[in-house]
Amino acid sequence: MSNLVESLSNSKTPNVPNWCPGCGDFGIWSAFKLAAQKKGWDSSNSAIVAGIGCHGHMVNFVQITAFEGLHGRSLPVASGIKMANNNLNVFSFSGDGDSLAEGCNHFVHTARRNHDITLILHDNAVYGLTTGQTSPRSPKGYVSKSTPAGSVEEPLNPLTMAIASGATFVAREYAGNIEQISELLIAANEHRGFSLVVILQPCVTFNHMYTHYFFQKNTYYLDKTHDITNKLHALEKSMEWDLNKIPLGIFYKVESPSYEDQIPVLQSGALGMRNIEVRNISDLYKGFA
Ligand SMILES: Cc1ncc(C[n+]2csc(CCOP(=O)(O)OP(=O)(O)O)c2C)c(N)n1
Ligand code: SF4
Ligand SMILES: [Mg+2]
Repeated sequence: MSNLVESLSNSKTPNVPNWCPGCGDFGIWSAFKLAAQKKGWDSSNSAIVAGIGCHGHMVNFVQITAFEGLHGRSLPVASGIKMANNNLNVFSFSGDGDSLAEGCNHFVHTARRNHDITLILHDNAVYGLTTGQTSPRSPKGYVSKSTPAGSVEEPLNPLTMAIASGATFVAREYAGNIEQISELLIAANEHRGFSLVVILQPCVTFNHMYTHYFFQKNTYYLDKTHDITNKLHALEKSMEWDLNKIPLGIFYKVESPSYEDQIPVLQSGALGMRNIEVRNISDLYKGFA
């Protein structure tokens, strides 16, 4: 716990977080800073990207080179950064709206390609920033200003989708478990390939169903009998969302070449660190005239 206190008191960011008091984003922020301090992540070796949403404010409160892209587009930007400089640790902070609604196609294809990046998915089951509308993670029947009669849609399951799509590290935590999240983020970053870390993140202002109390009461850790290399078991566990029994921990982890590992030109050093050779390509253009 002393590391945690040191990390929180040693915030180097000039900005004060503007999340609502009690928001689960504070836990994710603290855990990330703790992991960054433990592993020495800074702008010399890491980059962070975020989508648009309350989660996206993270880029203002972490002292690491950051890019806040368009809503739903954090993963393509993160993949591009990793391709340009495959020496970097690349983290994408995203929301359930960001990654599972507008950016759902990117979620599937980034997992399929096994890009070597870590996606930290703030799962609050609402569109927080735009004041609490129903999201692809809201449960069926969920009442909000966008579904006043209750949502008629089934929620998406990001863990099942990621495993089925080709992600090679898939895990879940709850935003109150700061030390555990920081260890999980370190493990996810050290894994070579696409790592999804879903964080159950209470939105204390708009989601009065998935509260801190709810997650503290209804979550449990997968134990050693769960074989994280067995895809079928992982899929089965990922689908266990019995409201009194929500598993946390690593669901799936297998070794498989990342996208970047398979691109020959990236094997001889990061593209972004090379001298750029200026070439005259006007003759090439003439071929299309
Ligand atoms: C292209 C585009 N579509 C829609 C929006 C409006 N918008 C901004 S944030 C947001 C949803 C945020 O929800 P989520 O990604 O879950 O993040 P949270 O605020 O819950 O952290 C939406 C729909 C936008 N800014 N840009
Ligand atoms: S609206 Fe919800 S997600 Fe956004 S800062 Fe407030 S509590 Fe957090
Ligand atoms: Mg959300």
